[in-house]
This record gives sequence, C-alpha cells and structure tokens, in this order.
Amino acid sequence: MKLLLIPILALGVMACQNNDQAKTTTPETSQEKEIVTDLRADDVPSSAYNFKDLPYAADALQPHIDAHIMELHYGKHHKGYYKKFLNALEGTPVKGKSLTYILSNIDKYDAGVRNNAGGYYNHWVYWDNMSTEGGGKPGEILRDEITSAFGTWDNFVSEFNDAAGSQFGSGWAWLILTKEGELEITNTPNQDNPLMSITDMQGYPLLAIDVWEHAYYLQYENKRTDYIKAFWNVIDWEEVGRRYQMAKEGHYYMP
Ligand code: MN3
Repeated sequence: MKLLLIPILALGVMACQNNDQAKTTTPETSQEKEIVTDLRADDVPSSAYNFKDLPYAADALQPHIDAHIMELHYGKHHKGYYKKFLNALEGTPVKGKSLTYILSNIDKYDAGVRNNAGGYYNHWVYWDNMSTEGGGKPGEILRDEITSAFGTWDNFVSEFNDAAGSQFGSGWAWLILTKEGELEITNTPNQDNPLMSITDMQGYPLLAIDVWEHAYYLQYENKRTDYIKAFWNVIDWEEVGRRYQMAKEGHYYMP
C-alpha cells in the first residue's frame, strides 16, 4: 500500500512536505515530469492520479463482502469515478492541481469535479481501511480516545452505525479527527467527504464506510443494516490507528 502524507492547514490546503515520504525529484524534462506522482505538490500532472491495485484479492473479504461486489465496485464503479475525474479535469483550470488543493477548494468547481474527485478519493480510504485480518478493536491509544469521546465502545459502534444507516440515499459515514483534535462521527451525501470545503463537519478521515447501494445490494439486497454490521468484521484498526497518529501530526491519508 502506498501512502502519501499530506499536511493540511485548517483544512484549507497548504502543503509543507514530509521529507520522509516525499518524492523529491526535480524534473528537468517534460518526460520526467510526467512520472512525478506526488499528490502533495501544488501542481501535478494528470498522470499523478493513478489507479492502484486493491490491497487484497477480490474474494479476500468474504463472507462479509463477496467477490462479485468487490470486482464490480472496484473495477467498474471506482474505476469509473477515476476516469470521469480525469475527464472532468481536462480543459479546466483544475487540471494540474493536486488532489489536496481540489478537495479543499471544491466549492469553486462544478458537480463533475466534485462527484468524481470524491469518488476517486473516498474509495481508497474505504479499501485501505479494510483487511482480511480486520475486526476487533483498535490498539490501546485509539481505543481509549474513542471510549473517551463516545462514552463507551458500544456507544461508538452504535453512533457510527446510526450515521451509516441514516445517510439518506447514497453516501458515506466517517470517523474523523477534527482540526480541533476531536474524534467525531459524521456522514456525507453522494461522494462528498470531510476534506471538502463544502462539508459541514470537516476533519481528517480515519475510517469510512461506503453506503451506496452498489457497495452491498448484490449481497445484502435492501438490508443496509446487515452490511454495516458485517463491515465491523473487516475494519483494519491498525490502519485506522495509523491514520489517527498521522492526523494528530497534521497529516492525512492519501492513496
Ligand atoms: Mn462506492
């Protein structure tokens, strides 16, 4: 899994680089420039937006999420957002801007950029916060912070499930760390996310669940609640804990 760390300043974007992770190539030719893939840079070529592999096999999360859903969801839906995102950039001032910049200034762009930039980013958050070794609870530090923020672990689970279950129509539920340093649960419609300038509750994404019907309908039909319940068996708390530590240091997850 390749992760880049992106600092944010009050969730409006700014970028000072994390030298450990940064690709510090200074391209001298246009050909070299095309292979720079640092999404933290202020300006990036469209080729910086890649479509990496799933972090596991399509059938790896069975029985909780079946292979047919994974193949369609990743290979058709997510890839579709990716292609439309690249198309939406063409011929607009957004082309060449980093994902950080785009999400933080999303109010300036049309629905095509908003929906597809979100669709491109959100699914990476989701794929990467699931694992074949998932389930259980996070390590002690995050577990203590969660129980402190939500009263009890069960309350946290219940609130997260409510946010996922009550999102009207298509959207996402999130555990985030706000810029004030508070753990919060929130949900967003469509492909919006907590990094977007138009979102009421902004913060660093720690955990995401996709509650679009395409994420569960083939397996769970209309029973979104059953899908949400199954999701707890595949949550990669190690990754969520890693994101939490990153967030406390002012960095957030990037694909
Ligand atoms: Mn989806």
